[in-house]
Amino acid sequence: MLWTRKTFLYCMVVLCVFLFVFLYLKPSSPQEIWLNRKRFRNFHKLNANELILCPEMPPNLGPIVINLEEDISFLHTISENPYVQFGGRAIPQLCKALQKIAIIIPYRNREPHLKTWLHYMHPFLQKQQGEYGVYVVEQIEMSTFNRAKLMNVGFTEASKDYDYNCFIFSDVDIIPMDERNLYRCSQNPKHMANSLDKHNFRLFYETAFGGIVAFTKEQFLKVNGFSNLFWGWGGEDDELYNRVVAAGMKIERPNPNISRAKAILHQRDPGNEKTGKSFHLVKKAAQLMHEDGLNTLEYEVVARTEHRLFTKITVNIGSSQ
Ligand code: UD2
Ligand code: MN
Repeated sequence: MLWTRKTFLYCMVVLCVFLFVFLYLKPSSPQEIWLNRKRFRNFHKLNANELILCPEMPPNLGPIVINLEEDISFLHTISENPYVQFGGRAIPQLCKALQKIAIIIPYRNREPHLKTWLHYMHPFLQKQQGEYGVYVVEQIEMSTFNRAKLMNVGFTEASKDYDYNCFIFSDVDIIPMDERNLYRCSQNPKHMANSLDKHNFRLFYETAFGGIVAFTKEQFLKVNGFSNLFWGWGGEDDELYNRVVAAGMKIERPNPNISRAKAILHQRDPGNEKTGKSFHLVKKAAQLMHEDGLNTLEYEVVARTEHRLFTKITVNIGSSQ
């Protein structure tokens, strides 16, 4: 009897050791480590401020392969990004992010491009240990497209949501090819689309400032945002460049070997025709900067949707008349 009890106890101890080693100490995947970190933080009621700062250059970043032929569904991207929360928001779990980044995308009727952008960008931004939210600012049908005004709406609406301190204004059709191209703000406004495949990875022209630009909140306020007056294709990016210069700031660009990016080729969209009115506005930027921009912005939010991969703000921005 005694012997059997001893054996039983012995077996139990061995079983417990076995379970401890194989269940508790088993190696974890990076995702499990993230999840455990979150549980640990919740359990100990630690807030994010008590974590150490993320490194300037996060580990294991490098070139990525982009296949623009693939048709990727929203569901597929959702399933691959379990740590992205409703509204397209994510935070690094292992450290405190260096910046709070809002990504603003002007949008109308480009769903295939948006799917591609989200598929590549969510893993990219999480690997860069960004704390970020993705805002898709959709102009309602009817009027001529106004990319710049949508950017201003994105900045204003995102700022109401959270204390973002860095704003990255990005076209929906540009996908970076290297994770070392950090989606972050710098000392000066940063032009990030300086090495596109469609321009043979060269700066298109000396003062180019289209595609993707990054501004801290202060930098964007200093130039009073974009002008709201650019209806139709073109000019708004050059006017913003002139505002930055007129406000006494320099323009930064990343190393073109690292900021290589793919631009999805497409036809000009209906409702975004070039008007030819923008040229004289571009030249007046230094004056326009004070008279028109964030300080004169008027719009009406028609709908706001917290999609799993982004926050969509559908907006009526009026028309050129
Ligand atoms: C160039 C610039 C772009 C902008 C534009 C003139 C680069 C790399 N790109 O791009 O930043 O200055 O010229 O306005 O320098 N969009 C929609 N639906 C539409 C129309 C536009 O979603 O119907 C959005 C979308 O995010 C698109 C962006 O606006 O990527 C720019 O429009 P585009 O792609 O037609 O302009 P593109 O490629 O000539
Ligand atoms: Mn484009």
